Amino acid sequence: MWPLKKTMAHFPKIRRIPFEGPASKNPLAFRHYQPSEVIDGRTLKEHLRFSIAYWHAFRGTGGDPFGPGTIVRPWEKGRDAISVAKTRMDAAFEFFTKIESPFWCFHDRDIAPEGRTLAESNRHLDKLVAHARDLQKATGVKLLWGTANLFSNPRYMCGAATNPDAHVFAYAAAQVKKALDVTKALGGENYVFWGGREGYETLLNTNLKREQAHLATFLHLAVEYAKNIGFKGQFLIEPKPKEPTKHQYDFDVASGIAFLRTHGLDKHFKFNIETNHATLAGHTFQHEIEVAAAAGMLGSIDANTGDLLLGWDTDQFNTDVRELTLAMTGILRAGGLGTGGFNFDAKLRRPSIDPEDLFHAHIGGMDAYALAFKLARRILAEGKFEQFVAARYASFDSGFGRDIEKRRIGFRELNQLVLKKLGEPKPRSGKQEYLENLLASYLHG
Ligand code: XLS
Ligand code: NI
Ligand code: NI
Repeated sequence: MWPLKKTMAHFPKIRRIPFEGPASKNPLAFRHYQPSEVIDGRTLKEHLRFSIAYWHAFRGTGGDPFGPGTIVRPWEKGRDAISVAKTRMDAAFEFFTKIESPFWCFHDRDIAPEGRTLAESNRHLDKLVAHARDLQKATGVKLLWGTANLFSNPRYMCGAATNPDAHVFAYAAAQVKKALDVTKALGGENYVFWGGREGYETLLNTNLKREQAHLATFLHLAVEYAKNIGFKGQFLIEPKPKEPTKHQYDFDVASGIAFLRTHGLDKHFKFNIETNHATLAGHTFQHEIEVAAAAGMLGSIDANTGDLLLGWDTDQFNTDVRELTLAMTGILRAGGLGTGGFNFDAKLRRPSIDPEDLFHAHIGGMDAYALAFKLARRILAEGKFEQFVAARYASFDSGFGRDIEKRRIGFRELNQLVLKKLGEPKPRSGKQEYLENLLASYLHG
């Protein structure tokens, strides 16, 4: 239970969101997410490991390129930026508790104002980290991951680790050093590198090879420093194909894997997969999960969705149970997310200005994920898709098929086999429509 009476003030009309079951008509209740429900010896809260993204939920103002923010929170008042940041953080932890989120995530600059110098920024950060430590202790809410904002300040306009100016590289390194210290101090279970402005607009001014090598060096230095300070959290790369730059270097999971392997970093990193980034790359969410899982590099999820009609990162809350069920089957089949979780990297639409809208948004997202989790478990328990897929590849389980997989047979032998024995292969249906109907039968009962 939320123990700090003074901080109950920020959402006075909303109590802890209750679970009321699928038939509930209460918009401020969960219909599928029952945090205390025990499944296989673990609560749903422990299985799902939801997390709230500080930058959207508590720093998002609804501003867009055509106009300023629309969202004015009652707790955002006062002259002293540090005390405003502390009050904001009180409101955030009240929200995390009332929405039953076990985790939160932040960028360094989300929680504390940037100072005039790096030293001043670090002092600000230390004050807010001390406050966060108290609030984490009081509420039991934990840090899923920390990260550094290496893209908002104008000094990073041409990138951070990939900036053509070594001075900017050094500044970014100093900032990430501090962010790692802070993430460790707060018990963060992971540390995320999203590409920010690590990419380019035009090759007329860019040495692509050198920039990629610098990025690799930066990541190596981070790994080294984490080892030095004994930070045990998992490093995660969050791929995104474009925005803010035209060509981001970590385009998608597949190119991320190639980059990490090329530079000898693959042992140290997994992926934080964001739904909207997957679709911007021309992939499905499920595809990105499957590519990471196949490499044993599935780390965490940034839970959101885009808009099919818009070509940028709209970061909406995802209530598409079909998409999430497909994603969940992939995640569960891969053995889950380990130290990762489902972080709602999603924001309210510009006209959704009430504090209550924060609750509606996260309730919808959490319920959709909880329902998808249950459906995926049923699908996997019944194993019909697994059986179908296994049967589809059965010719590789024995005989010459097995010899192919084991690389015990060559073109000469296969040629002989086809000419003398096998002849023409017999076509077999892929049965996609049958399988789609089977999926629909789980989704629609
Ligand atoms: C932006 C990213 C960002 C990361 C954290 O598109 O999703 O929010 O998750 O830096
Ligand atoms: Ni993200
Ligand atoms: Ni994003």
